[in-house]
Amino acid sequence: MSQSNEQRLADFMHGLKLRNPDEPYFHQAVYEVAKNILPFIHQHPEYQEAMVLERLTEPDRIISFRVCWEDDERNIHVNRGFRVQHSNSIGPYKGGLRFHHEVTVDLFKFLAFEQTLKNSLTGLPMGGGKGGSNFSPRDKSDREVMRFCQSFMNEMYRHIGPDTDVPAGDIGVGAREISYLFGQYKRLANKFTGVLTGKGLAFGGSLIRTEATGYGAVYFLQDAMAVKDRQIDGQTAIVSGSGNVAQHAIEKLIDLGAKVLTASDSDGFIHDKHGFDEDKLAFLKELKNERRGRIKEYADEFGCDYHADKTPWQVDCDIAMPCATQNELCEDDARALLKNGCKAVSEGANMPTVQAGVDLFLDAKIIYAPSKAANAGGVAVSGLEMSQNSMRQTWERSELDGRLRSIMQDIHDKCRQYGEGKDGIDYVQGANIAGFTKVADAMLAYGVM
Ligand code: NDP
Ligand code: 2IT
Repeated sequence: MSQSNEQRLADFMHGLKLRNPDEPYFHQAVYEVAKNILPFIHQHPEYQEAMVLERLTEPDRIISFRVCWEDDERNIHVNRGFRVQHSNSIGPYKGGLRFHHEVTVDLFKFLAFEQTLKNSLTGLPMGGGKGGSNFSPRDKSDREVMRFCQSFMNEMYRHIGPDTDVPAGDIGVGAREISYLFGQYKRLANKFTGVLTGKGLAFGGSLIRTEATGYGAVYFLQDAMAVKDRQIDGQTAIVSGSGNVAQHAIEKLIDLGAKVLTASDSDGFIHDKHGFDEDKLAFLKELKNERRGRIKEYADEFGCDYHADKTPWQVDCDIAMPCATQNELCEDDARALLKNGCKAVSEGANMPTVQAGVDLFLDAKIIYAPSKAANAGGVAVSGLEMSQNSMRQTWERSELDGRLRSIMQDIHDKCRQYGEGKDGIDYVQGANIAGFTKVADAMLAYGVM
C-alpha cells in the first residue's frame, strides 16, 4: 500500500472511531473494508466526491427497545431488543436476529454493515440489517422462549414488513424461534406475508434454507480450490461450531469426500480422528437441535477426544472452516494452521478471524474465503424464500440447490474479477469491491440522502 493510501486509511479510521467510540467490532469490520475500498475510490473519484464510504458507514437507523417476559416461575425479566437497519439502497433491510447474552449495539452495527455488502454480492435485491437481543435461549424452556419471542415481536413488528425489513435467524435463533416470531407477527399485523425467512415448510419456508449457509461455504471453497486444480475429495477438514452452519458445512464436506475431524461449542471441541460419517452427523444434529445438549456428549457417545475450553485450530488439516462466532480464530491460531499445513480457510461464521490472522492468511497466499462471500448462501436462499412468498409458489429442492450453487459460483467469480492479481486471488479485496460497487452506484443514483 502506498504511503498516501495508508494515510487515507488512518484518517478515515480516526474519524470513524471519533464518531463511534468504544465499538471495536464495528471498527474491525469497517477497517477490513476501508483498506480495500479507499484505494479503489481514489481511482473512482465520483464515489469520493459523494462521500459514499462515509455515508455507508453510518447506519440508516438503530432501533432499541425493552422486552419484558415471565419465566416459568412467574419471575419477570427485562431484556433489550435491537434492530440496526443499515442500508436499504438495493432492497428491503435483510439480515438475521441473534439471541445471545453478550450482544451489544457494536456487535449489531458490525453485522449489519457486513450484511449490506454480503447481500449485494448475492445479486439479489436485498439491503442490510441485523438485530436481536441479549436473551439467551440456552437453559430456557420452550414456553419461556415462546413468551420471550412474542414479547420481542410486540415491539419489533412495527419496524418490519416484507417490503421494509425482513429478519431471519442467526446465533440462538433457529426454526423454533422463527416460528414463534412469525406466529406473533401474523397475529399482530393480521397479515400472512414473507416478513421473516427461515420459516417452517408448512408456512412459507423454503427448502434448502436450513442447509444453505453451510453448503454455500463449501461450494465457494470448491470453486476456489478448482482454480488451483484441487478438490475437496480426500482432504482433511476441521470445523468449529455445531449449530446450523457447522452441521451443514460438515454434511457437504463429507458428501464431497472430505474427512471432518472436529466440531465445537462454547464449552470446548471434540476431535474425532476417524472423522464424521452420516450416523455421527445425525447424532450431532439430534444432540444440538432436539436435545439441546453439549458437544462433550458426542465424545462420550463415540469415545473420541474432548478438549474443554479449547478451540480446534491446533489440529492438523488441509481445510479449516470456522462456523461458530466472531473473532474465534486469533493470530496464534492462524499461525498454527499455516504451520500445520492448512491450505484453505472458508468462513461460515461472520468475521471469525481477527485482522492479524486475515493478514497472515493473505501473506501466505493460501485460499482464504472471507465470511461476507463464503457464507452468503444463507441469505441468498432467504432471498429465494422472499421471491417464493411474493409469488405464492414453492420451488423444488433440486431447483433451489441448483440456484444456490450458481449464486455461490457467481459470487466466487465476482470476487475473482475484483481480487485477482499476479500473486493469485485476494478474495477479501474482491468481495469488498464487488459488494461495495453495487450499493455505491445505487447511492449515487439517489442523490444526497
Ligand atoms: P447456532 O446458534 O445454530 O450455532 C452457533 C454455534 O456457535 C454453537 O455451536 C455455539 O455454541 C457456538 N458459539 C456461539 N457463540 C460462541 C462463542 N462465543 N464461543 C464459542 N462458540 C460459540 O448459530 P449459526 O450456526 O446460525 O451461526 C454460526 C455463525 O454463522 C455466526 O457467526 C452467524 O452469524 C453465522 N451465519 C449464520 C447464518 C445462518 O444462516 N444461520 C448465515 C450466515 C452466517 P453454544 O451452543 O455453546 O453457544
Ligand atoms: O449472517 C447472515 O447472513 C445470516 N444470519 C442470514 C441472514 C438472512 O437474512 O438469511
